[in-house]
Amino acid sequence: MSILTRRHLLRRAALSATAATPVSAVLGVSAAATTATGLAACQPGDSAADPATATSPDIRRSFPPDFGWGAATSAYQIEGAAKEDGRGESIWDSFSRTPGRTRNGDTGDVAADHYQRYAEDLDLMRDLGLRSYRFSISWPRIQPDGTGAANQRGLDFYRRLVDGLHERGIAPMATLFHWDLPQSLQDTGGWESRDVAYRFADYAAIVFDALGERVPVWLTINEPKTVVQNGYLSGHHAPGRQDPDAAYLVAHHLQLAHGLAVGALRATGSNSRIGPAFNLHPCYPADDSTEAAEATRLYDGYENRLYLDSALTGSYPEDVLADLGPNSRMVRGIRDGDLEIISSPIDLLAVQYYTPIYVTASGGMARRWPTSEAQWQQIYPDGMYDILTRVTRDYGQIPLTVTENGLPTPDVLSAEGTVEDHGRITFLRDHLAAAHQAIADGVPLESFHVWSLLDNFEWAEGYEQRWGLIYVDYPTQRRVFKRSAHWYRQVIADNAI
Ligand code: IFM
Repeated sequence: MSILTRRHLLRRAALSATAATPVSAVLGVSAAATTATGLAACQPGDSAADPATATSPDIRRSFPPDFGWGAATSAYQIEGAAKEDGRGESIWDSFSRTPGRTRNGDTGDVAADHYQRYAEDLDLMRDLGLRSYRFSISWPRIQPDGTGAANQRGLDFYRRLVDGLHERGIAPMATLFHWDLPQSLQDTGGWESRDVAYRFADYAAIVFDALGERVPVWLTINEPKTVVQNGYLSGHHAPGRQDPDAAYLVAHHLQLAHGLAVGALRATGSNSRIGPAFNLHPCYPADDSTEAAEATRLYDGYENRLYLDSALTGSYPEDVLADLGPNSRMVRGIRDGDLEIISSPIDLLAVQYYTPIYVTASGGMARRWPTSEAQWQQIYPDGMYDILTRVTRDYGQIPLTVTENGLPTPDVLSAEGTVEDHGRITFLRDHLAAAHQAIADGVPLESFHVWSLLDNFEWAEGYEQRWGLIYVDYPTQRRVFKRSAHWYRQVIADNAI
């Protein structure tokens, strides 16, 4: 890996909790009507982005009749019950319990107590009018040590959850891995070990067998890039490593695990659909220089094409492989047949969009838009349009689902019991307008999931950032619909913004 790229990635990862070419320019269409109203203003000297125009609340945008309005969560972030019903330890249990790793020493031991309160949460989803709920399955609940026989009590929890969704007319969408690797597997090498990809396929087969077609959509690995960048470059996520050479071997094994899980589902003869969940970041040059354009291209390789190309075209991008070098652990770790497995045909692609990345000529990152409370997140709704249309342009008409989009806001529960998160409403409206425009321009987007249903454990940030539509008062575990939840319920009822 070039020194420049390494510097890019380390800087990016240091900013990031969890980053492409403006496709509207390439397509010759405009991302107009998609903006950051009231939240974003072009900075002086910004030459990278089109001037944004306000999303008018007066324009009604209707979505396709069967559009999948949803919200998303993940197991470690909401479930709590860290030791209930035979659950094993995950790398996030051990990481968060290590002093200094998370804000205020917060852990997911209790979180939003969803494991105990799932029935109440299901009722809230029904009240919200959700058509789709994306959650993740905790591997250490199913296989406490990451291998061997299934823990029936863990499977039973997810069966109850899935049944409860069906009873309320909500389609389950289950992610198999949202970062909570069993600690026992980390002890034998974690994702640096190729064997873990095969253990993941075994685990996936257990879950497919137990839940089968009750889950119509399966997602394999959530944001492999975040594991790579935050877990193995910056180290501010579990397992807390800072080793670029290991990081990209991990990327390959995560991709391999994805492909093996797709094969495991097909082996069951299931009609359920399956795909990966990638956090994609449109990367834009921060100025007009050739250097910035070149740096942006490589950055796009690491942020987007590494995952998209391997899963959808069966090859890793040449520029990234060249940059990593022939002696890198990743390049040496690719075996004959791996890319055929990784590119096993998928049924849909889950896209998670939060922020654009602006790359400078000197290989740094520039800020062009106001950030949310998450400093890594620049608020740029046009990026949603750009990334969705770019995926369709470059990879064809594969069905897309947005499985995460949202922001943290400074939410306060008032004495009257309300939470006035108007910034979230503006953000979601603008990003939905961008998604709507992408659909109008031919993107086969079938659903949209707000991150997140509930306030939750935001990894290294603990409980300080609130990302939910529903406020969680942690001392009492009381749930309160925020203003944005009331707004989203109306959006779903209208099937329009
Ligand atoms: O909370 C995370 C989630 O687990 C993965 N995607 C980004 C979210 C906000 O940082």
